[in-house]
Amino acid sequence: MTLNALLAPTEEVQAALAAGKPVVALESTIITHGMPFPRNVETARQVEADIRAGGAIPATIAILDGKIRIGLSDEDLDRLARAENVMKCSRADLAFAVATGRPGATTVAATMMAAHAAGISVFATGGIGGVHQGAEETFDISADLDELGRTPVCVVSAGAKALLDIPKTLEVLETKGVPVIAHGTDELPAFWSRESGIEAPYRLDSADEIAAVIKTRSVFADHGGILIANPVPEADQIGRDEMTGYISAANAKAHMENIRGKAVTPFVLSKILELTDGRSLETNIALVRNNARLAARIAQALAA
Ligand code: PSU
Ligand code: MN
Repeated sequence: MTLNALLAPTEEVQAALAAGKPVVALESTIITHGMPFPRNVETARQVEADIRAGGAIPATIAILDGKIRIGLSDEDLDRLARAENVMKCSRADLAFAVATGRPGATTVAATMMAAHAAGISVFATGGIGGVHQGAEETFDISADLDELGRTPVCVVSAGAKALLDIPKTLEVLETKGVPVIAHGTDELPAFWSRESGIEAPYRLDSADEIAAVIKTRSVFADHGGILIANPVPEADQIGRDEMTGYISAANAKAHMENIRGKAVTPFVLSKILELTDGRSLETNIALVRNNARLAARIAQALAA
């Protein structure tokens, strides 16, 4: 068995990659575990359209019928968004989902693995997983950080959610050798909010400059990933002070209900959705679209 035999790219994605055209990978956990139906599938389609409008080919990644699908048809996207038994697949779960034939949605970590295997080097998402608050007790640190340290894919995110411990997340990324570059801001954006109060390690203001860093870094052996932190547009953000209240309430609830492991992020996200009366979802959609547009520009700059 070879890795190639497990990959099932669509004809469109395969042709684009063969021709050296810009391709942007997209994750699927955000569809199955991050947003409620039917906004999840509407958003997934909208984000693909944004990438096309930006001159790149979208490749949404998921596990279906024992294959790692690189690019999904409309019907497959719909099937994934409606299914209720979809596995949340990180690095630890990818082979399990493939071997057992269960449907699986890929996290940032697993999407990076699949994108790299398929030859895609730019990936747009919402927020990455990181070091959770209280990790000194729970040891809850997302496999996304490890993957960023080892797999050479540029991940365009809106930073780390403030429900994580952002300073600890930055420390781990530094240890793992991951450059963290804020786009057009000096501060590390915090997902729903443009501000975190924490200075970003680096700032770049254009896709061309980001592509130059990616190209230069690719010369080194075992260079790993790059994290771009792109702030949500001003008009769509929920301010940092307001978010802080919702986040502590949601985290406290997760603690009280003894939520553990892979269930933590989806649980806290759904609590925040309730607490903000659905506003957090609108912000989430806006920031993913914003990241997709930037990722398309970076992919174009890399292809040029
Ligand atoms: N952030 C969101 N929605 C999501 C996720 C993050 O706003 O659905 C998902 C991503 O797929 C990310 C994963 O990779 O959660 C991290 O989960 P964990 O902390 O269990 O590694
Ligand atoms: Mn975790």
